[in-house]
Amino acid sequence: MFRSILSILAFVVALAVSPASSTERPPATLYKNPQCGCCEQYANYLRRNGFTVKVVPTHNLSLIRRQAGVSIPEKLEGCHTMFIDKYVVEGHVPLKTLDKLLTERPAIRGISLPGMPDGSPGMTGQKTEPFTIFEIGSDADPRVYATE
Ligand SMILES: [Cu+2]
Repeated sequence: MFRSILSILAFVVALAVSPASSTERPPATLYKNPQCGCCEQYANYLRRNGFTVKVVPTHNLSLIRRQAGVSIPEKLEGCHTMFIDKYVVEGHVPLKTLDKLLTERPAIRGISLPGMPDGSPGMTGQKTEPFTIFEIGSDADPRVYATE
């Protein structure tokens, strides 16, 4: 009896420590305009890569940002706003940079890939140049966080 309980326990523990992806990732909440299709595609891209993403439709992204205490220059606003861990992520930021953020955990508010560039995750078209991902929450002009 004791032995079988142990083996059940071992099984449960094994399940718990082997997530679908190799990296442990915090759940994300993505706010988007109800009509935004590329936002939905971006959420699916993240899900395919092992993220848990809750999509919340809203007509007022700026209100969502304000309520979260996020102030963001207009040129860094994305078509959707995602909250993950303690960060805000604007736009179609690719996986590598998202993982970099979650691993390095810098003292910034978040990151943004503005402008919905062609070929970025969730967007159609061909990538024509490296994507530039900016920091949110650096004081002066937006600083580049990463390019990929
Ligand atoms: Cu978009």
